[in-house]
Amino acid sequence: MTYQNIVVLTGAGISAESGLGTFRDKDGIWTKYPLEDLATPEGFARNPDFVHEFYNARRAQSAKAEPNAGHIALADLERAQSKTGGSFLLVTQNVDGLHEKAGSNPANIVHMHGELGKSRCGACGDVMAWTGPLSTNLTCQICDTKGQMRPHVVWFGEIPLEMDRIEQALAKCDLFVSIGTSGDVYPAAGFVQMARSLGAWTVELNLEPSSGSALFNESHLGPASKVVPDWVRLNT
Ligand code: BV8
Repeated sequence: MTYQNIVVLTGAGISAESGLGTFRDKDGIWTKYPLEDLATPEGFARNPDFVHEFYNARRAQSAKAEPNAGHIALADLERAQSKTGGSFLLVTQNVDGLHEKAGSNPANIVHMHGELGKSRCGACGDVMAWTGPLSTNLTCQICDTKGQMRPHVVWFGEIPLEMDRIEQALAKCDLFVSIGTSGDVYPAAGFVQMARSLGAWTVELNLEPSSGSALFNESHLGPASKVVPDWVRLNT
């Protein structure tokens, strides 16, 4: 079976076997750290050093992490799709750079919740590549404002990135695949409904059923490093 326009959504589950934590599993990040203090603009305003420490540790950890067979299979799927002349868009909620490390084309990746590997100035909005720690002692290299540098990450209450591009791709896709996400965070959790209502075949590849499982035409449960390559082999 070939598809003309494919949209893939990934979440923390695809990076779990690369050693990066998920959020809502039994020992997930939000079970250990207070979401309100770490993933909201209000939390950052209250205690920026605490938030910088949290994201600096995750930036260092994800820089050392390696992609697994799940990430690599998606890069294979993208290459197979480009041979048929079809379109491919990889929308990730993940802020790690593992899809790029696996060989996915950055031009076809949307980091809708931002990227640990970039900084943003809270004063002028400038975004730049950033591999080291961030802190309140830094001055923006563009507008010279001190103390306003933040992770280029979308927090709760903030608008995810490139939503127009995502919605345009969902409107024309004939295949939507959701991988490693609990389906608890919007607007990402609503993408399956949008794709399905516009006629796409919808597939879920996840360790366990997500909150939106009933909305998928097809579901394969298991670890991403197994179910993703298996599914890609069967469908390319
Ligand atoms: C917005 C920062 C407005 C980056 C994150 C009620 C209804 C609708 C919306 C809302 C509502 N109440 C509040 C909202 C808005 C809110 C929201 O959805 N809240 C939830 C909690 C109800 N959303 C927002 O605020 C968003 N902004 O709505 O703006 C707007 C929107 C559109 C247009 C205009 C205006 C902003 C949300 C972004 C928040 N940022 N993090 C970071 O620190 O990483 S959230 C965080 O959750 C991460 O980004 C993460 O990617 C995301 C989703 O989590 P998952 O990736 O799914 O991870 P999770 O642990 O939950 O699940 C892991 C899954 O993997 C599990 O299913 C597990 O079974 C599976 N798994 C585990 N191991 C494996 C595996 N699968 C395969 N293999 C394995 N080995």
